[in-house]
Amino acid sequence: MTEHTAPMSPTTPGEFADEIRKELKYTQGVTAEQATPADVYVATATAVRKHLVDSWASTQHDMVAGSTKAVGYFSAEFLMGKQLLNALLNAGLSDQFYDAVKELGFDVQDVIDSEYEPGLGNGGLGRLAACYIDSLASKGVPAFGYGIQYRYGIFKQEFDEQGAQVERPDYWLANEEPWGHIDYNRSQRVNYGGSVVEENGKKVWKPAWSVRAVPVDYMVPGYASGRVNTLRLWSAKSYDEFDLLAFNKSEYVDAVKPQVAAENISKILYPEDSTPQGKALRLEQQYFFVAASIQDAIRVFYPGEENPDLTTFPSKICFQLNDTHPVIGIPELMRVLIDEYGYDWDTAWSITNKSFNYTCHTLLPEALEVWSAKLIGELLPRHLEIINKINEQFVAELGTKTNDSAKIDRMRIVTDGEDPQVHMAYLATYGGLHVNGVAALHSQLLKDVTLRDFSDVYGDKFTNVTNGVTPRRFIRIANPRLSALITEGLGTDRWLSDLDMLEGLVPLAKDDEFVKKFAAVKQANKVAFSNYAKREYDFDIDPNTMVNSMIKRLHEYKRQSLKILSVISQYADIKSGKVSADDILPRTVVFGAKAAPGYKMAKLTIQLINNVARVVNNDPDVKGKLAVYYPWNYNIRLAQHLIPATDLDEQISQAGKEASGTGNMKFALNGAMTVGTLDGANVEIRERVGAENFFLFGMTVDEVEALYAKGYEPKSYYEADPRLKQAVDMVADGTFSEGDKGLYEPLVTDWLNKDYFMTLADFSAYMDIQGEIETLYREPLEWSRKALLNVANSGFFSSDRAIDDYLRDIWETGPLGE
Ligand code: 9GP
Repeated sequence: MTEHTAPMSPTTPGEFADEIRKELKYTQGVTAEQATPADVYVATATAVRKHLVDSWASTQHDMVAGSTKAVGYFSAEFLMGKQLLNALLNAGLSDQFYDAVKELGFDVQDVIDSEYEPGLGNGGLGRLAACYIDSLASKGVPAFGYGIQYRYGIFKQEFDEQGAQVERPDYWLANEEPWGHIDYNRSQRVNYGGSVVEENGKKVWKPAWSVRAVPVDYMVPGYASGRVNTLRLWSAKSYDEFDLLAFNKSEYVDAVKPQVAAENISKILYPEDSTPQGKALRLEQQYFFVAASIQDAIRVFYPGEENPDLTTFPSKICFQLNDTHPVIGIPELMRVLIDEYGYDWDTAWSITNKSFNYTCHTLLPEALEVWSAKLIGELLPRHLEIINKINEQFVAELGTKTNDSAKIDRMRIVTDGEDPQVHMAYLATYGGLHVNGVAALHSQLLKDVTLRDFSDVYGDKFTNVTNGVTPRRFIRIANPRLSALITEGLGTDRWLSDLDMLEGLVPLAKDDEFVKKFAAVKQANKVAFSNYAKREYDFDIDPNTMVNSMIKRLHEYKRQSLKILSVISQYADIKSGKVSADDILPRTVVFGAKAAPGYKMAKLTIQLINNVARVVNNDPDVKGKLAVYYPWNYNIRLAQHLIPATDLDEQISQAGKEASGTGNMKFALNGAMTVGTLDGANVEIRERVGAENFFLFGMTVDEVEALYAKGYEPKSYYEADPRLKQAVDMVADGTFSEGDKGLYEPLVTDWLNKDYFMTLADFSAYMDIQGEIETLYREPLEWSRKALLNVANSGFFSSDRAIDDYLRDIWETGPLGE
């Protein structure tokens, strides 16, 4: 490490080594000689936190004392990734760390590897939240991330002998976790159940039980901003720790029941919700973190005030609802204002309405949460009353705007009928100031399809903020070689906080020497990834092949099945000698994905991919020509290794289904070429990097819709393309299941008879574009030139730009002190 990418701390490597020694001694209780790499990791984390603590304190002080509105980012997921390198970078201590650890006699990689990656999120949504709080801090905007400190995050994925996914609990807190600060003194009470009574003409909620929400605070250091914000994750504890009476009667299980019930609330990310108990637990979780956070925000911004003037609340903080999970915050703020602070309905509504905004991250109707009113009534009876009243007010307001009664009926927040349902996306749209989608196409489809009635009536609320990713983690930390080359090309490292500067690389794409250096960086990253994959998974990846990656959650709409069918087809072609040895472009296909535990088709697809990998990789006829790898337990660490090494990435969802995608941005910024459909943010990536630098294929949204309307018959595509027929037949005939024709039957039946996401319809186009891809790849200089142009033109996809958009169009605030 030679280059300095953040303002260097004046601390020398020797001084930093002393600080680590001190933490080893006073915190860990070991000498440097006795220490393990894990001790050094904890000691380093503790030392770096101390470097950040003054900025943390001054940021909080300035936020409360000043007049800059803060942002409260409410999210059920924060997929932070490992913290150490990010904290060191932002504290300006990266170089000192490398030297200090060496001085202490440790291997830097061992120390870095000692950190356990927290998996407090599922995928893109949670990682986006993490990128956004990084950018908020880097821009100096006062902000809180508010969420849940799950004891178990997303499961740890393993594969069994048959290649099937096995889920194991991921107890990420099993070892010392040095980043979170548990603050028992700032806990909040969160109530549930009971009933609502009238006392002196006032509604009074008499809850049946309560949980203690204890904040665990994580510093969120900004890059080169001198600001440190807070990620506050709530952990559930019981007020009635333990029933001694029951215990002494030997009723050991009963004795801890209240404790278990309370702690279940923050036990696990997205508990299985196919049972009524599972549904209730999810709603309990959602209410738990938003209720605690709202109380917390009032405590923070009106310290010690008995009767705060909460009409000023919207000027102190605004809450961003990340998808529908935190939407129960809207009736909660109403309840707090009316029941606890005595405001009348209209004033409370005016405050609430100005305090919330909503980001929708999906186009799949099933991902927009709908709660049964009965369940809400059981858990949160006062909130159900408030929601019903909001609904009445809404329906009345609609009556003044349209006389289309069918439309009004469709828009009801609470449906009519025997078993009323509450539409959380509708509540969020009506209850807040702005609604945004996460890519231009997505925002348009929200207006035209998903929330069409709402956009007709409340058009002004709708806006777009195209997602972005943090260049600190996803270029600087993940890809130090490329970072150094960019800095060399631009003559400065200021691009790390102003990613538009990457455009300065455009002229260098004409400079063959620079392009060759760029190609050398990619090759070195491929070698590094191959070593990593050997070490971690015992894979033998040939770095001289094209590395072709598809990493994302496993979902039918993302169409991993399209990719695996194409691999099968290539395999068949090589086997049959249809393509001559000279015409084969050696390729390594890498998948990374977890499937939701209850999602059968996705899990079967995983099994198929693993078995295709087993057959292909063990077949001497294809050795050196085609290989398939599926590293288990895809996480941010793996992404940070694989993305910089990838030549070609896959963004092949059915058009109109992927809201945005953020992997596509990370790949483009790391110099991979993309093969993709016109979906989500692909559309904007292609516009920016140039159509000639993007491998486009497949149906458009309109074509998809037209085909649905006409009547889609997947079998006709199977019959028409022999490549497809052969691939599907090989799945059906047991080639990848040791002769068992039944194993993949559900997949095959679905492909041939339903294929809702039209994998078969796009197959031919997908296969045809492979020719173009391979022709270009055979010209390494031209390929690298285009890949470099992807980097140079993707600065727009920085999360700093996305945050600027939110600040300007939605939050109407900015950096502290401005
Ligand atoms: O599926 C979207 C993905 O396209 C997007 O990039 C990400 C961040 O905006 O959100 C995902 N949505 C969800 O995870 C659930 O709505």
